[in-house]
Amino acid sequence: MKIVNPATATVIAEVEMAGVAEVDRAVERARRAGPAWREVSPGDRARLLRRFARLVDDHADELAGLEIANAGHTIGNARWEAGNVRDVLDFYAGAPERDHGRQIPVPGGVDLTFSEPLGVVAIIVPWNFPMMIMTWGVAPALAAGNTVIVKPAEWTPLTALRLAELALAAGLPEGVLQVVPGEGEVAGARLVEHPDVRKIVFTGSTEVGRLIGATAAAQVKRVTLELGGKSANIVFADSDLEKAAASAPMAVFDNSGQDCCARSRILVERSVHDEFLERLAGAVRALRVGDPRDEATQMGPLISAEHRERVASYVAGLEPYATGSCPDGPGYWFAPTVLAAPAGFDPLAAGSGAFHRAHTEEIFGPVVTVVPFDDEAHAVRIANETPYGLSGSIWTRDVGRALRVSRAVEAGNLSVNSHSSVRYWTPFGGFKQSGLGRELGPDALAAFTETKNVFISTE
Ligand code: TXE
Repeated sequence: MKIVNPATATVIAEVEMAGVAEVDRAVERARRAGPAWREVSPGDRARLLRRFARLVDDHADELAGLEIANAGHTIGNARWEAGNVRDVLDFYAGAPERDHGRQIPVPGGVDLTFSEPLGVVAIIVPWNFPMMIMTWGVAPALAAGNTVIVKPAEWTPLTALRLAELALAAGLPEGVLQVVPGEGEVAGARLVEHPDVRKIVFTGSTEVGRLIGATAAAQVKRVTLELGGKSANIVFADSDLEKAAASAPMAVFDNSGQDCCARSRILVERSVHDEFLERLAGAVRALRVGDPRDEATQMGPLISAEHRERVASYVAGLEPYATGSCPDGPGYWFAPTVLAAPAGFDPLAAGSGAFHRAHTEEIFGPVVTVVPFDDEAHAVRIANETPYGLSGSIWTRDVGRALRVSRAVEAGNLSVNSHSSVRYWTPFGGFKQSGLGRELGPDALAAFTETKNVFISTE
């Protein structure tokens, strides 16, 4: 398959897509590598993962360059992502030596609880954050003693292939980490249905996630699902409005809005709605959109022409309140766009108009809707009026309100007076149709182990 640079629409590589036979061979290799890998002592496993992290650090510029060329990420983001890959490997490298199991007192003997690896784990990765999302699965899965097969998204396999080479160079044994580029419906589907794959970690659309969940359920296969989002950014009148408005654009337009945590619905308390909208429009017009290799660029292109068409369909027929700039010419550019609610729009009523569609569906592009609310209870109801529940922000100076609203919003990752979603020390994942299970933090390790209890009679 031809791999395209989305900023220039030029072919940068050609990558062979694996068929069912190649996937089956990879699963067999992973299965065979399993017993020796789980016997590697905790200290040695930790050292290998740390060496892998050091190699990522040594090749950070190269990895960032690949992500810029293949996924259109800005240089600032790509560097941060390479650093995150290193940090996540380092973080989980500490895990094997700290897994002490448990000894629970019981009558008549000694009782031991172990965490056992699952076996072969498959990680199906999307195109929006290729190397980072891959590593969020790979690092804890390897630390827990599993062998891993990664299937990158069709369009963005380059950093995954390079990371697999670096893992080998770090000394990870053959077959412990493999990358199999392939189409979702062929290679991805085969991994999901293969009886020797014990766990699927999938990040992608809710539609495919539902399909994967159903197939996995038939085999009682373990799954972690990170799916779509339509997160709310709730701005109260008592907040630092200047700060809230200045940071709102990058909370949705970062990575061109191709982020499951994008705060793509801004809810603003009615008394400050107009002022906020004006400030937001100013910040959006000032955004620097263009060549992702330029240090000053804040937003790059969309991933493909097809995706740009999909994003454009959400704005068709609507008069944006404000738009930013974007380059002409080759590349899949789309200007950051602010849509204000038409007079009389009721976010709690069922609707079918163009604005309603933009306000309720995941666009996965640089489009944000702004809607006024009347009070705290109203804001929470609007925020929860969605099948998704991944992330969100709350802007207020009232600590009690910040906590009340944080507890009331049905989402896995909330931030107060901030738009940060991902801190690798803490759990990440969604409520409702945004997913199942958690990645990152200590929780991810449990997702890659089976608990085994052994009782030894002393009588
Ligand atoms: O995702 P897919 P797409 C959302 C976002 C986006 C939309 C479509 O709204 O516009 O999904 O994106 C593999 N069995 N998100 O079409 O198809 C596929 O090869 C097994 C949100 O790219 O879900 C790729 O590796 N695997 C999101 C991965 O699944 C299958 C990130 C994701 O592809 C498969 C991406 C199958 N039947 C898109 N079909 C997020 N949560 O961040 C596809 N795949």
